Amino acid sequence: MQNTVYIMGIFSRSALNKKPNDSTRLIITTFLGIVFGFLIGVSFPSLSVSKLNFASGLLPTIDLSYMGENKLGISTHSVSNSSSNSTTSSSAKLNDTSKIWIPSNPRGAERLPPGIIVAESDFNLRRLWGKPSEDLTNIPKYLVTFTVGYNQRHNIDACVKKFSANFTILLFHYDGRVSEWDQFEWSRQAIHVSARKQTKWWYAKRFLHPYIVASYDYIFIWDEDLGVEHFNAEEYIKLVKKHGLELSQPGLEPNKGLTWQMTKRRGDQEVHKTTTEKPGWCTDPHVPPCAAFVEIMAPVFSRDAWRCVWYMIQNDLVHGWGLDFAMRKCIEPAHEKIGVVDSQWIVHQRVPSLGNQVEQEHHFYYFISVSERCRKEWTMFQNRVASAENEYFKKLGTMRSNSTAH
Ligand SMILES: *[C@@H]1O[C@H](CO)[C@@H](O)[C@H](O)[C@H]1NC(C)=O
Ligand SMILES: *[C@@H]1O[C@H](CO)[C@@H](O)[C@H](O)[C@H]1NC(C)=O
Ligand SMILES: *[C@@H]1O[C@H](CO)[C@@H](O)[C@H](O)[C@H]1NC(C)=O
Ligand SMILES: *[C@@H]1O[C@H](CO)[C@@H](O)[C@H](O)[C@H]1NC(C)=O
Ligand SMILES: CC(=O)N[C@H]1CO[C@H](CO)[C@@H](O)[C@@H]1O
Repeated sequence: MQNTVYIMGIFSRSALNKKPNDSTRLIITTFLGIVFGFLIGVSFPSLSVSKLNFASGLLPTIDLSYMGENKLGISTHSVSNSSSNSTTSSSAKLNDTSKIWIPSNPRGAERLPPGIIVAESDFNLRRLWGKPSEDLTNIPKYLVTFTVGYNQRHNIDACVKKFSANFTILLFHYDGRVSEWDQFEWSRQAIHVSARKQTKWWYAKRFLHPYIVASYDYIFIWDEDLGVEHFNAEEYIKLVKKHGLELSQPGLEPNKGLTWQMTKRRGDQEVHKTTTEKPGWCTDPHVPPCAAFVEIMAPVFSRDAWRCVWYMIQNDLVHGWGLDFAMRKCIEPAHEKIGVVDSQWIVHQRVPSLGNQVEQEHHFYYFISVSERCRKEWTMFQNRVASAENEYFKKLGTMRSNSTAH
């Protein structure tokens, strides 16, 4: 009997492939439905006649689809099509217990039984043979991404060597040169994403969805021009865990003009979370630029922090200016869980590499207009945050007054 059904599955599929007209298909599927109903009758003679009659319309939809999906590979479509209008009406009368609708499932997946839903993923590479359960010999716990051009390959090679096998390496290529990286042994294990002339935050928004990176405890989203001579990623993670940092960065070696005191490396401690700035810059010692922020060149997010910050990244504001001052909204209390790791530190080499690489034709003009756009985006971002907050509190205000009126 199983053979028969399997052949039916193939037959109806190949019939569909040939695109017969509807009446032919209806005849075929109806015929097959009858044959199958007969076979079921033969195989379950103990079923009472009344039950069979009552369920005759239902059997094809319930039992067959169950067997089809689970054992026999028969297409559910051809089966439900074979059932006539009377079938649908009779199952409607039964209040559709055969259909699944679970509102607590992820949006859009309400029709699936919860047991089959896989909401999260990772970047682990799998092989194409063998047992799936034996695919992975090493499951990395952390993720590091670099946004790179080929010209910076030697620096990136040096960076990658500072990250152990506990890290998945993900490169975002903005210059379209991907296969050339295979000169490095590690490149073949790395994940490569290529899209021309985009910025770090553009890639992060599109390829680091919180559900996709859910298996990583920490996520490094780094620039390509960082000097890592005095940095070790495993040691860094240890310190981040020890001090409970949800958002962090390595201290910056104060060689050239640093923008902020907060991210400047201190020689005398492991980690710092607050700083003093120029007089008048910090009205509140717990908010930026005196605390609760790191810069956007080398941030390290905990899973939870990234889950929130991802939502804050705007699709059109690609330079990410202003993000560093706003990320504290994702972390509570921000001045305790955001910090700079001093004993594992980096040097910002300040190579405007995306500009160099990509727009040599009108470089000067390009550089000016990029800076201009950065500042403009900063303003836009601040305005959006402010107006979204205003809107929320305004709504909250009216709701409060309504409820007090009751
Ligand atoms: C099935 O129902 C639809 C609408 O309810 C109707 O248009 C169609 O003619 C019916 N088909 C049969 C075979 O009864
Ligand atoms: C049918 O479903 C509706 C809504 O899901 C429910 O309110 C109703 O009680 C159900 N009826 C029966 C007979 O189960
Ligand atoms: C990877 O992480 C585990 C657990 O934290 C640690 O024991 C191991 O030393 C790490 N591997 C490397 C290469 O550092
Ligand atoms: C509160 O009152 C305003 C104005 O009367 C009304 O538009 C709004 O829907 C009310 N909100 C709630 C939650 O009742
Ligand atoms: C011939 C026919 O009725 N085909 C239908 C089979 O069922 C699928 C999904 O329910 C429809 O999309 C087809 O039009």
